[in-house]
Amino acid sequence: MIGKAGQPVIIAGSGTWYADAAKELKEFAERTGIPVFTSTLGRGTLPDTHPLCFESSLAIRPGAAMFANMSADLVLFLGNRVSLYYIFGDIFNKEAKIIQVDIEPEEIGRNRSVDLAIMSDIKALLNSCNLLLKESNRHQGLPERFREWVASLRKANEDGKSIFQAQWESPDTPIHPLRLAAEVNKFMSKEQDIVVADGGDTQVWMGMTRTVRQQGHYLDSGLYGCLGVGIPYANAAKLLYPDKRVCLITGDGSVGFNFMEFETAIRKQLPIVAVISNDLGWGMIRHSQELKIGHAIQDGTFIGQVDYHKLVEALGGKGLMVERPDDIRPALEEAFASGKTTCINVLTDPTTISPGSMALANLGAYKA
Ligand SMILES: Cc1ncc(C[n+]2csc(CCOP(=O)(O)OP(=O)(O)O)c2C)c(N)n1
Repeated sequence: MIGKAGQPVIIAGSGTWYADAAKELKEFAERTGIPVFTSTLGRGTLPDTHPLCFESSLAIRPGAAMFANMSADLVLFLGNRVSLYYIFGDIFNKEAKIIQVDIEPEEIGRNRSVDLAIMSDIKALLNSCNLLLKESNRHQGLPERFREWVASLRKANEDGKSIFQAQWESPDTPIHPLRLAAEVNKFMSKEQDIVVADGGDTQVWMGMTRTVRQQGHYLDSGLYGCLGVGIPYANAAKLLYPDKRVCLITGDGSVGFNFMEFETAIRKQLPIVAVISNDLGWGMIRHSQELKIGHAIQDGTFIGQVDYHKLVEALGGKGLMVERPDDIRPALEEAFASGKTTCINVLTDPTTISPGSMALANLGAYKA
């Protein structure tokens, strides 16, 4: 099937991470020349910086994902659920051939029929494939064959990113949340840095922006979007890797779920840095209501300006408040230099709506 394909993509999901198949994935991609997208816990199994990796498979990620999903003629799923993230399979071309590899048989064919079902551990399968490719000459000519396709993805990637450039660099006040995400991404640019994302729109903005350089180093609330995981995840990451920098970015609504885990961090002397994108409320819900019923229900979606940073100070940590985009980086520097559990309370623009909220609000219309 790969030999017959013209525009194949690999989508490496959580199964690739759980099978510890990063090395095998890299070899397989390089031998075949097939471009790779990653999703959920699969993010980083091939680093975003690898020339064959086109980052997240989520279509709302600025870059090549939307174009690739819609124009691939062969999709090779390595341990993914064909979920909402792919409009339950509808995002792919109807004619596209699908190969789905999963260790869980009930995942295979969920929401979309497949052309080849392989029930396997991802590492075991990729090992077999790599051996086959090594022993036979089957891979010869494959990278060459897909070169033009990869070049078109590179072009789509550049075009897709250029649309959002102005927002990543926005000088506006209140701060554009995409500028905040870009500042966090730029600051956390060491190979070993760990970023955790929590919140509705906040998580979407960060997911659209984060460069994942290593597997297991970008955590969010996953497919079902269970909010409130941010501080516990950050604490756990810091406990496991005391020498690595850990930065959480979270919505102001979500941070309230497990706020007292700041006390755990302080008690355990975990110098995590929590950046709150404070848009004065439950942004994603507010925006969904605006898009669907024309207005937001204040009582359910408005929180107002809370001094979260002062609460963390009261618990014995460090607190900083940021209102201007140019002050984000100095605040991050000060926070990490302090060696203390720190909360940076950043006032962000309550009116910006993430493509995630847009997509959710329009999902029904798309399906119809
Ligand atoms: C545990 C849990 N409760 C409720 C929701 C529904 N939900 C999705 S987005 C959202 C709003 C999140 O607001 P906030 O954390 O402030 O982030 P923002 O959207 O403003 O960036 C809510 C309540 C959820 N996903 N998980």
